Amino acid sequence: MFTCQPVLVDWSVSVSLEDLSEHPFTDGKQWEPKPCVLPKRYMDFAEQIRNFEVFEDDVWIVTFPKCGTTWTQEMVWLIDQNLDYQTAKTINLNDRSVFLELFSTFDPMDDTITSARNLPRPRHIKSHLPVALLPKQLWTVKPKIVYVSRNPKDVAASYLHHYRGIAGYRGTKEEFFERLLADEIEYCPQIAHVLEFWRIKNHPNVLFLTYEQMKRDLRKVLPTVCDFFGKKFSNEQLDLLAKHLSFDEMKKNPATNNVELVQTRMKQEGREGESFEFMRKGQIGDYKNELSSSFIDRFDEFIERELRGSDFKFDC
Ligand code: PPS
Repeated sequence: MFTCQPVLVDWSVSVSLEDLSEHPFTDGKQWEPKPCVLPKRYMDFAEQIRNFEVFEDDVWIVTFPKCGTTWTQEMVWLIDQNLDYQTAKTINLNDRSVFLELFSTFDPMDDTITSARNLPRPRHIKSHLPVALLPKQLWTVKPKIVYVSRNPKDVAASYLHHYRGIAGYRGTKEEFFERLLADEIEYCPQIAHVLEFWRIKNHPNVLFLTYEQMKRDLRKVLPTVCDFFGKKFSNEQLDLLAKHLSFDEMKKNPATNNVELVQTRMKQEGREGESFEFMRKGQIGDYKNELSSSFIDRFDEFIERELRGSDFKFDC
């Protein structure tokens, strides 16, 4: 059974200064990204991922976990594929938009690195990795990158349920939140992840979105995403797309609701019959139902501390 025991990946041994000089945010200055928390197994694939070949027409969807990745994957796939609902309904989103490093963090699993490599072009690839661990060619080839952030308190609530339902975490919710505040959960540090992409938000190949902006008015966000992809659709088409992407529609759509993935995972671990819905609540502010007032205060302090010196603000 999985316990909440993180393993630090000391990536600094595998990233040389020469590599870092290719990054856009070095700006000629020293760049010292923090180590990222990942399972030990990841180390066997780290170099393969960093050397993954990138194509100019790729579309990369990058987020910290539980920030609306799946939602964004479906949105950008449909926009990039000229609203091909037929294919979107028949081929599972996870096969159209592949989670690059999943294979390196879960075992056993399909080799998602190979699946991503072999996708028909334009390839759609999802990743939760921070900048230093992503393929180096992202910064030279410069494909489209869509980044999504979500306020850390709602991420905390969503990630807790994910850890319980998908990873089989059996610890207390308090221990989980303590670990998140200490940046000791998979893919942490959380806020540094966002700030790296906030720093490059104005690069022409980067689109920076937030879960809250999508949730408050997705229909209003769609033209911006279409512009980014050089696509133009009628108002009626965009109305239909917003409906297709609504929480209720995606929850009942077998190609997007991840029911199959969750069931496979539970079966692999002998946890059949447990209840966990990937499409859980899809709300802003659900943290109020999960975090005690003392944890809310501590998350607020954590956010304030980690954002010090940045003009980025979380919504909510
Ligand atoms: S993962 O596992 O990291 O890839 O998860 P991710 O897809 O990033 O985030 C899952 C949360 O996004 C919610 N979600 C949505 N919200 C609103 N509208 C739509 N269409 C939608 N699709 C997914 C999902 O319910 C998870 O949030 P919580 O708060 O747990 O409900």
